[in-house]
Amino acid sequence: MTDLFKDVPVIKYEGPRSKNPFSFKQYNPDELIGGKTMKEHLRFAMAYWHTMTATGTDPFGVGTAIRPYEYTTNPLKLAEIRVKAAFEFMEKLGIEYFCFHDCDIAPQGANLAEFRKNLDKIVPMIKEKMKETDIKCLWGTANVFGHPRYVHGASTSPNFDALAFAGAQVKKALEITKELGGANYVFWGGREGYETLLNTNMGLELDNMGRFLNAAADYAEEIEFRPTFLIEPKPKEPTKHQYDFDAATAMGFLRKYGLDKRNFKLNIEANHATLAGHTFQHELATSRINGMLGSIDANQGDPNLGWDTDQFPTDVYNTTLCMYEVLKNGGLHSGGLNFDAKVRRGSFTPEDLFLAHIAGMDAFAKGLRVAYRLLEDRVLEDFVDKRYASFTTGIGAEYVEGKIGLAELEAYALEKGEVTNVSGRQELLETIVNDYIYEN
Ligand code: XLS
Ligand code: NI
Ligand code: NI
Repeated sequence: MTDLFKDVPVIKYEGPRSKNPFSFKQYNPDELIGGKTMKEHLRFAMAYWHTMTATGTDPFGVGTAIRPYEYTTNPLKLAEIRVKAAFEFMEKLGIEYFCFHDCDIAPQGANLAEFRKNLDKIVPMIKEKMKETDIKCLWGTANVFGHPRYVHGASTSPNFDALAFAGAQVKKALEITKELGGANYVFWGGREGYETLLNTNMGLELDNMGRFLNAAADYAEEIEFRPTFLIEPKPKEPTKHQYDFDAATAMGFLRKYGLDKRNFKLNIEANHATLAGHTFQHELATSRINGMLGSIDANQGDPNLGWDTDQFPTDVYNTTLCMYEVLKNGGLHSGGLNFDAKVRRGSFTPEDLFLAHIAGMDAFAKGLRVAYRLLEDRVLEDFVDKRYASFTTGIGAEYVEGKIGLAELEAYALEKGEVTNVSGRQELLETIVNDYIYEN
């Protein structure tokens, strides 16, 4: 292992009573929970963009991040150093996966051709490190939203040339992700949306996006790359109306363009859910009940701020309800928990990168423990089953079987006289969840 983060040791599990900030209190990677190790349940991934390339800029100021190993301003050299730093970082934390955009790992250069050359230099280095460390690629993607050419969109741009460039980038990103053995390939429609209908042909833009994603699936087939494709819903940001607003909207889109039959699923991000006015659990459950939960971008927002703050997830209530959905989904299969999260601008030391990941990993480990116990004891499950018991016998069961129409409903209601309801007991259930969090 390199020694670029010299002041940080390999992080180990020391248990809940440890006062060592460079240790896990909850995440014990090889501990079995329900016959599976914690690391198999959680499948943590590092986001290359936030952890390796972000500098801490915001609209009001320049970067603040101190990365002592970044001693050169030559972009390609910098990319090489970052490969070493990334793998040392993941090894020290025991993170077994990473996610990347094409432009995170290699500089874009002066044009597309240079970008490809740079990628061809860096990808073999990453591959070598993967072999050396057994760290795997959870997903790859192309950044088709940052460059000025995508100002009006990528696959939904009114300018065909922009769409063509996006196609070239996605083609290469698919090849790279295949080369690195990526289990999934992500599409986050950064600029796929619009600001005003006064200048927008929404129908054509959506059709073009559908065509584009089908072309990507065609090309993957052609090169015998079979990842799970993941659409990452997000509302509002950066465009006012994002086409992949939330899970339900994205699923409607996938079905319309036949992509649900081409192994497209969803990558649900916590902060995107809350921006859409949903809870994280709502988005996970919506995906799960439709068989579309593919992977997770693990972070959290700030209820007092109205944008995608991408903070490290520390809220145990939310990590618990997230893991509850993941367990009910039978796990994440080819997906994982990717820390699409950034340290605050004021947390500018390399140590902060570790402390932030430890915080997130421990919060999810705790969530897993609590969620597993909740499900094992069936406290919520039994309550919910009982709440819907009227659909398991008699005319309710016949309704579920599709045997009952409005005439039968009418006859039944007239005979019944009135409806007797029972309490939903929300406060009691919230207390039960709290009790499980305190106890486990
Ligand atoms: C931005 C998105 C992005 C995707 C990958 O809000 O979360 O980081 O995860 O393009
Ligand atoms: Ni994300
Ligand atoms: Ni985000």
